[in-house]
Amino acid sequence: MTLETASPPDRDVLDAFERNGFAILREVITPEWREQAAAVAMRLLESDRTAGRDRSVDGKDGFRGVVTMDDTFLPLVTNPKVLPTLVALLSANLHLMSSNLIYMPSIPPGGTRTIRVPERHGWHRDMGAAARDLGTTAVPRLAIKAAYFLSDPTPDAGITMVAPGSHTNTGPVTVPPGAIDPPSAITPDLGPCDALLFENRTWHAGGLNTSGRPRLAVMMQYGYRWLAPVDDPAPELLEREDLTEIERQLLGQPDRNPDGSVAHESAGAEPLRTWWQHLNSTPARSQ
Ligand SMILES: O=C(O)CCC(=O)C(=O)O
Repeated sequence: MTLETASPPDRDVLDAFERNGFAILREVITPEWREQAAAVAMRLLESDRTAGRDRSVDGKDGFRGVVTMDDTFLPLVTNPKVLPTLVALLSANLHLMSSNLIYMPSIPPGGTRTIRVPERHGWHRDMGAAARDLGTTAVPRLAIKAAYFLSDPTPDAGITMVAPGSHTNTGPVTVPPGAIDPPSAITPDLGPCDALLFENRTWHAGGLNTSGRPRLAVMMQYGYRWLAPVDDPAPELLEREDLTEIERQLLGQPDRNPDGSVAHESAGAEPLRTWWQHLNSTPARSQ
């Protein structure tokens, strides 16, 4: 499927997202692409590359900005089975804020760990700086992550957990003393080719990986074009001639006319806006 033949978003998925702060999109990547992406991800992780590297405790590893590191990841930027839902939930005035590869090693049950323990349970909302600057109750939906899992999402694989409905609760999620998850926490029932969508206000945490295999995920975060990207800028990507206008928009093309002069605010969202108008009779939010 290409962007030209994409289908309008599924109303039930949109309703589920509004209600729960997360939703699952089924069969949005192919097994072949997933296998190839997993191999590329492992090559990157086994390299000594430091640019964009994001290592943390307990053997967690990864990279920010993977779409600039290997073309294998580029098709995710405009995934036609995901983009319609993102535009419906946010608007056409979107860009990619981050493409984050996350490697989470398996920890044997009872093995020593320093995260996902009661003192450091890991549950959080994204974009915490927005809440610090504006106050929690003032923060709206600003961005959505589409999480793809390149390793098998078995129940013990440490898939991202979410607290349903927590996007509209203004208080913090409460984890009972001695526990590592809030009582409402769930592990989404994902298939290998599915994507988990969740927004910045949805409380979530990486699950516990006790599967005996590393967990590999790619989190593609999309937000409004007036929000700063999280990943390093990649101007060389925008210089390529093989990208579509929609890819350029999502990869950070600013509001400019073809001759480089400054265009009106949000002019740079025209590619997605025009595509959306052909796809769907419901206007995107920012017209
Ligand atoms: O690794 C995960 O499953 C969770 C990642 C996460 O918390 C995040 O991207 O904010």
